[in-house]
Amino acid sequence: MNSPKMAVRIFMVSMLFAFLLISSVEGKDLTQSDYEEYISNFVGAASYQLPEPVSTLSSLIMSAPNLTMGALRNWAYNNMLSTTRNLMDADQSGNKEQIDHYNDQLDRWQAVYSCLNGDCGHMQQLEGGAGAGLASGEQGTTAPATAAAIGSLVANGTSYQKGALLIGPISIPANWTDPQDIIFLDQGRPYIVVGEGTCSLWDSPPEPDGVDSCFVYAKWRIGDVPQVWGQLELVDPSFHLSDLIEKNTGKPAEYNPSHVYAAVVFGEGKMLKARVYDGGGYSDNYGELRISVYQAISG
Ligand SMILES: [Ca+2]
Repeated sequence: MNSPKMAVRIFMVSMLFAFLLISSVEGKDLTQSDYEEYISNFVGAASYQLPEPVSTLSSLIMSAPNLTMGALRNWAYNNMLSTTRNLMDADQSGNKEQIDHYNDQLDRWQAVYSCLNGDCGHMQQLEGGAGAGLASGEQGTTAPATAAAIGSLVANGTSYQKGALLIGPISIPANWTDPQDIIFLDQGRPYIVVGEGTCSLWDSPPEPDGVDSCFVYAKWRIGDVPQVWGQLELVDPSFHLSDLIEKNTGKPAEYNPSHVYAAVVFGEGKMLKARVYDGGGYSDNYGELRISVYQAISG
């Protein structure tokens, strides 16, 4: 039972801790252990625990200021990555107990990360111990995506709706050549991947940006009609987002002037990675695309 008074008291104490800690870390190039210390002190005031019945971490996160949210996101993201690595090791060794343990941990970290991105539904379910609701895979809430509202998507003849935000939006700088780790995708499970934003593949083009996750629309380069170039490239499963859209729907991706695209992807039991694809060299690129991954709920 979370009493609002208790949550407020914890929040106030946490803000004091946060203020002291921010004063002590400002101006430093933070290392992972700085973040961990910062966060553990911060949430220590709230008797920190991963969402287990019963805690008030979700109320704390929902009330926290941007600086703290940024630090918390970094912390949760790094823990998701390390848990994913542990899960992959456990998968390799075939130790079922460890696989279950790390799957459970990953689910909890993803709940924390989703909550930090504005969707605390899953975390509140965990904190409330609503096990039955979780088992069905149903989500009562849909994340307030930075991406525009995406209607239902069809893949393999099945219709999918966006469920909880699992991760994102993650920045994919256009001048990074190597695919960046995004999130571990369970084998055979459907997810919705959203690509958004615009970037440039050229040094000093006559117009800003010019490409998005799927299309080139730079008039100086291709004229008035945008063309599919497939800049957002996924690895494991390995598709350009534009190809995935075509595979889902059986027809080419359609240009979206707001530069938001979504597709259903099926996990391969591997870490999904992504980069901006540029066949012409990365050193002159600027800007970034952004990627988010949601649960995909069929029906
Ligand atoms: Ca380039």
